[in-house]
Amino acid sequence: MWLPCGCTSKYVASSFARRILASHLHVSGRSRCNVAAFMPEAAGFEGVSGRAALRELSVSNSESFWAAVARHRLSWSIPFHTVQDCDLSRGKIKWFEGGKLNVSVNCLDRHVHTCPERVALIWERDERGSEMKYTYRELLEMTCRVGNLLRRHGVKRGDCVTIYMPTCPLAVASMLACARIGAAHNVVFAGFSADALAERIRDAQSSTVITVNQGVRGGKVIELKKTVDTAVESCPTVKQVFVAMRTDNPVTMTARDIAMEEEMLKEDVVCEPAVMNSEDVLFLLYTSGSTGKPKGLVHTQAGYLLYAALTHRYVFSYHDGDVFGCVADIGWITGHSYVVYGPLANGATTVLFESTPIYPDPGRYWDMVERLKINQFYGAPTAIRLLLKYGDQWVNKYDRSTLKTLGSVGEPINTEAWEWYHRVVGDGRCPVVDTWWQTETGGICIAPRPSDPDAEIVPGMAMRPFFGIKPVLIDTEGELLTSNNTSGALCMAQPWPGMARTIHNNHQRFIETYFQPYPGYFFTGDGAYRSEEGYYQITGRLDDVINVSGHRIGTAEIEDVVNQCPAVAESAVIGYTHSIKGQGVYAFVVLKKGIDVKEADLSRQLNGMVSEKIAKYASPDFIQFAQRLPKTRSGKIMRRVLRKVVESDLEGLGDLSTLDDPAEDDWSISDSLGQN
Ligand code: 6R9
Repeated sequence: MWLPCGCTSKYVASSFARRILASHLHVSGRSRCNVAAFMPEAAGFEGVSGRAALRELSVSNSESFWAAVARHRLSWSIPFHTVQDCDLSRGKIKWFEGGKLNVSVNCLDRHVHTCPERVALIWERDERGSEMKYTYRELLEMTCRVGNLLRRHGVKRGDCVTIYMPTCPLAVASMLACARIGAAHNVVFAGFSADALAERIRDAQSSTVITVNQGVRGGKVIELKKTVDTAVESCPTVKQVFVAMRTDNPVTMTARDIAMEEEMLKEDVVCEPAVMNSEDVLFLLYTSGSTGKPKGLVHTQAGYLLYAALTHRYVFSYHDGDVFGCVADIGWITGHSYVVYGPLANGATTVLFESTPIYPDPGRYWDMVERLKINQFYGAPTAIRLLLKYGDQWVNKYDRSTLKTLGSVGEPINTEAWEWYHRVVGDGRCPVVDTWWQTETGGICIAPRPSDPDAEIVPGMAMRPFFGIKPVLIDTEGELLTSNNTSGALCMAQPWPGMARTIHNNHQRFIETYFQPYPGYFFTGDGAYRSEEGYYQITGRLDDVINVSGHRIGTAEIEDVVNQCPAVAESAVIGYTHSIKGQGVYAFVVLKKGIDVKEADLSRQLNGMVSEKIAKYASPDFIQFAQRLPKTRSGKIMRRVLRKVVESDLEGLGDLSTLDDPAEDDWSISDSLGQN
């Protein structure tokens, strides 16, 4: 694995980078009105008093708001001429057109210019106590070497590079290197199976894959290169695979494989950044929908980066010099926005967490908080619920006095977990921000902060929309619900810069999924309740997507795999409430006539198939064999009935906590943490 050598200072800003830096330095330093102290970006809005008023303005005068923020927070080589050109009824979203910039320059060069020796990454490796630090200068050099390497091997602007790596510095450098040379990246979570990886490589039409020889997680070695070998067999587009070394164990290299570190050494540490248009593609990220194959959501350059940076700064009250600890895997959107892009755009020190919350023991997170002096900790409810069960002593052993804000993401956080997080982890003194957002939204949309520092926070509620976000609730008739104390489908009435632009190769599906259900609005797929006070609480998905340990998975995707078993006639998968994972997977299976197999054997086989074709976390917790499935007259499976059956029978399901034996779990609970 690429190590910081601490000795090369050959970095010289390229001419393009220098121009960008000049434009950045030019715009800073104006401050006149009373919100300016809180948000210097808003200094131009005179007479706006307080954060609530600023929020109002960000919605009522969203163009001026986003223009001011974009000029201030990003470094442009050419300024934009049009703030936005959006039409939600047609799924058309464009921000900052005319503007040119480079995302890697924004995340690296400008910080190298002002504080080259500031630590950019702390890699909290799986092996406890072996963390490694990389300065902004070192990360820029590493990124430039990867950028040059990719260019030398023919990767061009507009190509898409698939990254199948654990959370590590070289993965971050690879993402930024793509951004530097104008290629899009497609990070595939390293817990996905070969089939799932292959599907994503094919859909993205990648000719280049970057991976590691082996991953290490929770003390176990994971054969990632072997998975890539299997995957690319069915991917004719793949011409080359770069293989980095996470462990010392050699792996079989084929003609298309390239030893990454060895080749990087031959490259220069200066790499001319591509001058990108605001709306050029930055990355694809696949996520599950209620039907069909996973969709490759497309995020573009300027709007995404701006939104990730702004939410990172204000939702978590991040300040210069803070150490930001988001334990998400880079394979998910949380890793993209709050491990990589948001923190690095803000010049933060960001933690790359490679391990699991219970390795080598349930004190891992808090030991890390003490050792790395983490100021903001951002994780998933499923991990909190798991750790809560191990008891307070694992938390109290460690000094957590550096913590200022605690964040939660990925799924609803129940009151018990929220209170434990707040009282035990945060010693009752750190605000807990329950952040609601999605792969589609690019960044946090609803969260208790920013707001006045002493404004109330209600446990288990995401509460307040972020700047520029206008949530609405709509009933089943399509009517806008204007009063409070009401529930409905959560939609957004206004576009914002961080939202996804399309589904790769399928704009029609993008429109049908997000913009047709409620014309004129972006439909999130979630339901929400708005309290008497106007605060939002997410009530869960309204479609057939379930959320297992914070991982989205379409029930149809699991059914597809189960139905491939020759013994199976049909199946129906539903989610049920699970005490640790949030939701578990429950599969009803109808066998073909005349099949005579032992149910236990078949269950094992089906579980194996789902793990192999999708990922371990998608594997059913329960498989129930049935004579038939309840259906409507038109032949639709009545999932509502099945859910009722499962819920009323939950008592009879036995002790659910036994499912969570951490020793059994590798890619389900552990990745959850993972997810966020
Ligand atoms: C960031 C992320 C998105 C779905 C989303 C919702 C659920 C996320 C939540 C939450 C309740 C929260 N979700 N955060 N539900 N409270 N704070 O998780 O993206 O993987 O795309 O999942 O997760 O159902 O629609 P993604």
